Amino acid sequence: MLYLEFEKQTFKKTVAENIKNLYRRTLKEATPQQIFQAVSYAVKDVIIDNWMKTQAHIEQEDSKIVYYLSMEFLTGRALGNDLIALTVYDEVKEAMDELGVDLNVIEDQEPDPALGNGGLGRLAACFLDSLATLGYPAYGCGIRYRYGMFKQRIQNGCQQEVPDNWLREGNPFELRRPEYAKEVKFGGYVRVQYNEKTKRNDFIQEGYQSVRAIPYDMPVVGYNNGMVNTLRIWDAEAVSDFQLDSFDKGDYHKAVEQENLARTIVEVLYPNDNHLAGKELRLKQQYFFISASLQTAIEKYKKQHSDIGDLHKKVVFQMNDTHPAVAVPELMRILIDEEGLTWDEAWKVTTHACAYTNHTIMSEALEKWPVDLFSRLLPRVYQMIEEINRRFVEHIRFMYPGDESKVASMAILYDGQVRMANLAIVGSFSVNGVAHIHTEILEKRELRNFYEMMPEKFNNKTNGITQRRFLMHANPLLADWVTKYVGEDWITNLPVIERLMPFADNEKVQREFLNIKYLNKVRLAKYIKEHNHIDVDPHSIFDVQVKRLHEYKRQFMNILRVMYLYNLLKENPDMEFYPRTFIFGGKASAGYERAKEVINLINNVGEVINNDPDIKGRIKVVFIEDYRVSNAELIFAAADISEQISTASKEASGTGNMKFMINGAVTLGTMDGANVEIVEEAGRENVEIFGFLAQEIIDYEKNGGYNPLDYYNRDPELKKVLDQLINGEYSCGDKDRFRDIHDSLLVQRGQEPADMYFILGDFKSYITASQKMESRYRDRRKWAKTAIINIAKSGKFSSDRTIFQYVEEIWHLDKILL
Ligand code: 9GP
Repeated sequence: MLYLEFEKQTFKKTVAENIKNLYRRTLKEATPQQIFQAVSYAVKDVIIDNWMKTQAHIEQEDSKIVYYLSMEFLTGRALGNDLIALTVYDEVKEAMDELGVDLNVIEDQEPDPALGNGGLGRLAACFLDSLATLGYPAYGCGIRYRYGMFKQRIQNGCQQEVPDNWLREGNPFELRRPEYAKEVKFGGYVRVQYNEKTKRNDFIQEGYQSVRAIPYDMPVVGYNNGMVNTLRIWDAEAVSDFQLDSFDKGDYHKAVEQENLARTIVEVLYPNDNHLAGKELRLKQQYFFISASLQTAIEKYKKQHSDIGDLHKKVVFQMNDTHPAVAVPELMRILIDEEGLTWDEAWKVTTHACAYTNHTIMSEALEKWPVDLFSRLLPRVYQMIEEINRRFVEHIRFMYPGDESKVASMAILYDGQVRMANLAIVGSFSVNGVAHIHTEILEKRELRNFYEMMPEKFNNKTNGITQRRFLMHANPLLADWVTKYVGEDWITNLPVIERLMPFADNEKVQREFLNIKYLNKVRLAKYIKEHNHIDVDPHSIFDVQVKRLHEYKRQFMNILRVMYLYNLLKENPDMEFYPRTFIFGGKASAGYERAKEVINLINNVGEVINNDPDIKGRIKVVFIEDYRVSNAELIFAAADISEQISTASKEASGTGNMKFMINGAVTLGTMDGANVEIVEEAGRENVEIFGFLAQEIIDYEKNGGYNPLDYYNRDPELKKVLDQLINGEYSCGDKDRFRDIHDSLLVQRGQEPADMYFILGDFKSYITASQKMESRYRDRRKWAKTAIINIAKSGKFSSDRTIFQYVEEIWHLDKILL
């Protein structure tokens, strides 16, 4: 075992030394940011020995390694997380107190590395955490975007995007590793030349531009086990410095272009969640990090092995969605062109080394690239795809003679496009969905033909979250309370949290739970006061929906419900009404107009309701600006109700639902994604479910028959709410402000049906479910019991369980015992 020796006095001395050496200042003179840097370097000092030992051990044991290939890693802040993993959080807090410094203030100095959009990127970060904690050798491979997800500012109720220069002050946790730099080539053409020695054709890319990929390594610290894995994110530099004499040589243009390419390629994360931007630069980003990552993996493998044909025995590449799917043809290219394997040998290695996770069925998120763009940008890789496709189509025709519809649906190259999901499926030995219902929809509908042809590849891996960040760090009061009743084991073995069950009925335990929830609500209320200048009552019900803005997630339906309740209260001022605080948070992609209108609507509704003396503060609406990992932690801890209201069949899994559950919030949701499994675990009586089922939605989509106007005409209260969107009630008299989102519910536009996400059809049952939640909440003991049962039954949703299943059923890794 590698146990860290933490010595408080030494740590304090190191912090002071670091401040002196880095800034020529004393602790007293240093700014909080400087202290953060000094503390972080001191923590990195502690981590680094274990990091080196872990890597040496992996080499020595010749362990199989998983490379988790992902365009996004939404790691969130590292300092607090690393201190927890090193089990020195309390000691460091004490040390800082002794130095007169508040650790929370120091933690707040760290920018949130926002190298991801939402669930997909955060899942990747949870997976790395679990891999290190469970002791499995892994690399996360991604991009070191100079600008991460934009910062969201709300001005006059609308979203403004502000660049996120997260590297401005420097990142103390990263290590630049220029010695592992790789060249990545774009464009040009392929020249074929017969090679006398090998008796094969060589395919030589010429006239290309290239960039140098420089890795930056970040430690991923396992919990209390001495294990440190690596998140390797790639930066880009020009291959050679700009050369003045290139002007004379006539390749001045090329030199400038290479400079530009290096500068732009890692400039910014595309802020699209579940939506494809289709930009050439995005494809460049994909190839850039994939080529560099594969080159590294192969180089590392070759240091210890001579037979490249056995690569898949030591290496597995997990593709996080289709974004890294170019790994399939790139691996083929390297194995054939650079390692000299035959097509068949290379195909065997590739299809035993690559695995693919699908994270969505939203058609607008399915990646497709025009053939001309792809072949111009990656000429040799494209040739690989052509050959993969040719052989695969031949195979389809052999399996299904005469059935060209199979070719139409499964071919990789079709209609002038490269279909990345098809490429990923064909090139992988495993294809998984991220919740039971999602995998079932993939098998029965979206990918039915593939499933029929190759059922052995398909499997489900229900997502999970790390309890170490989302309970232990986010909610220390509740974490200690859990430990008091079930012991510490839950930190690395979440299912033991079920030991809480016998206490669910115990009045004292319930009171403690409610008190902790109250204190967390006070903490969030303070944050809201500071950031939104709104007073919210911690005794009110905190009803929360935080996630990316998307029509299918239906924040729109939620705010329509708030408008409905407000009308009700205005008309019946003396009615029984439990005070409620509706909390929203989330970013909309910069170009997603409808989502931005919904943000505007939420803020405007808040402005009207929060300032209406008639309702005596019984409803408050808050939109938390710049929702991100760090403020998410405060929000989950304080929530009473977890809004998980996507149109059934559309949310592949969701992971916010799990973060709420473990913090004792009760789900109000549809039978979608992992909600279905939350219902299975917690019991139907401990959640509130409403709305159409996935099958009903799928049937409507297939056969028609859904008419939103029926609901509009039938329900005067609903009609009133919709009319208020266009009578200026929430837009200072501007009747057009919300006309587009209003019309989206009632008017068909071209191919797009009215109310695509079935908001009006689900509205009434949503209202009923939401009223039921209110009456449940009134019975405080019963509510506490329900919440405690939810916590007790959250064991399945640890990413440790998910990773264990990936390891056992897909990756086949051996645990490292340090
Ligand atoms: O929309 C899904 C979300 O439901 C899931 O929890 C997450 C992680 O698996 O992935 C999201 N998908 C994407 O962001 C794009 O495929």
